[in-house]
Amino acid sequence: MKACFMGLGYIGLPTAIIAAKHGVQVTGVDVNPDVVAKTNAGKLHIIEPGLESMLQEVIASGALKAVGKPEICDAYFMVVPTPFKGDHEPDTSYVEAATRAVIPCLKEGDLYVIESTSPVGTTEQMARLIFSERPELKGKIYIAYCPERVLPGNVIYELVHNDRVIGGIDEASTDKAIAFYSQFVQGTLHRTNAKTAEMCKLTENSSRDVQIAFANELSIICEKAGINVWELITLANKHPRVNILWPGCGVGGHCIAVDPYFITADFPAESKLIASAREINNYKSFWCAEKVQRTMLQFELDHHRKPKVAMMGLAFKPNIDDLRESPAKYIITKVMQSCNNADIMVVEPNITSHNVFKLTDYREAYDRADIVVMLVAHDPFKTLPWRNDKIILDFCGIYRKN
Ligand code: SAJ
Repeated sequence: MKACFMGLGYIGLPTAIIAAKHGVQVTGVDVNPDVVAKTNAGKLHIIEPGLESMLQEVIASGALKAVGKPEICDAYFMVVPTPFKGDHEPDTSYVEAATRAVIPCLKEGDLYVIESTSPVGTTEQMARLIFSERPELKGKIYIAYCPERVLPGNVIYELVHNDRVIGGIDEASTDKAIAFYSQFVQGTLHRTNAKTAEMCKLTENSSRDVQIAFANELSIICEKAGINVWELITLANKHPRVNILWPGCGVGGHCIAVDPYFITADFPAESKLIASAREINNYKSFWCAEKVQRTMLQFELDHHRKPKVAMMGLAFKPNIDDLRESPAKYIITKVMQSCNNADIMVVEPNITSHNVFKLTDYREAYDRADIVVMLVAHDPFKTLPWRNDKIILDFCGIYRKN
């Protein structure tokens, strides 16, 4: 079996490697020549623990090779980004370009799968595109949608062990895609149709966004009411059927903060709760920045000098070095822009340097600061004791009691 992965990014590359390790002959295609060269040299261009040695193994054995253009294979996987254009309108042009690139390679009996997060209806739209260019293949190739749901940092395990949802444009396509994924997936492969599979991916991440928005809204209410939101949620979660997530300084990353817009763009009148959740989570970051600014102003009024401020965390979530769509980064930037003379120390223990922010060691920043702003619940921050001589704004629950 020969498979072609279009896109060697955060999902395409690990999936190509795992498939190659399980006996599939894999051609990995990327438009970026640096990615192709690095991959063939056995060097990872993404950060994922444990994956580089696996890459070297499959390159050495010849099971995986990277190239710039697709080649004749038996199965084709679209694993390219779906960014936005304009005001949060999903842009499927990369999926379309990847599809157009494989159309000349397709032959009877082949499998074509989209893994990229996509608006509902994309798979059927790509099927129409394929058959308009190659009408003789109608009913003779298999077309399906199969989203990934892996957690960055735990990709090797989750690619194999997570359940997956697989939706073909017809039953035969679903069967064919299930047969492919069962070569390396040990989780259950759940069958459905293409549209449901597309919506399932968007639903999973929107569900999490809505739940976090609920926690973030509670945190703003609790601040006004003088209630500790961490204690409140812990107590509410003692109810056997309540499981509230935790507030933070907003929602970041490339999935939860992005995918809900794929629903709101296509169903604006119907997706009121999903759209509000996005607004609330974005507003939470703005609210945190305002609170830091107000606290700094009050300090200056009380002490007749500017405060030293420690901004604790830049990453989009705890214990990672990924700054994509990071609410902490947004808050720090906004605060810095509003008070250019202030002494603001930026802390991110998971990276060694940053091209915009000068980084300070977390212990040093904490010791020196008058105001400590806890933005990301990184483990090292939890070792810092609460000190009454400092103003501590704990947006991420470092000091919450369990
Ligand atoms: N967050 C909170 N409160 C919480 C949980 C998270 O504020 O209680 C924040 C985080 O700090 C972060 C954001 O939400 O800023 C997103 O973090 P996350 O851990 O929910 O999600 P990601 O983006 O790292 O990965 C998610 C995963 N989805 C879920 O956990 C439901 C992963 O399984 C998906 O495969 C991935 O998105 C994806 O690619 O869609």
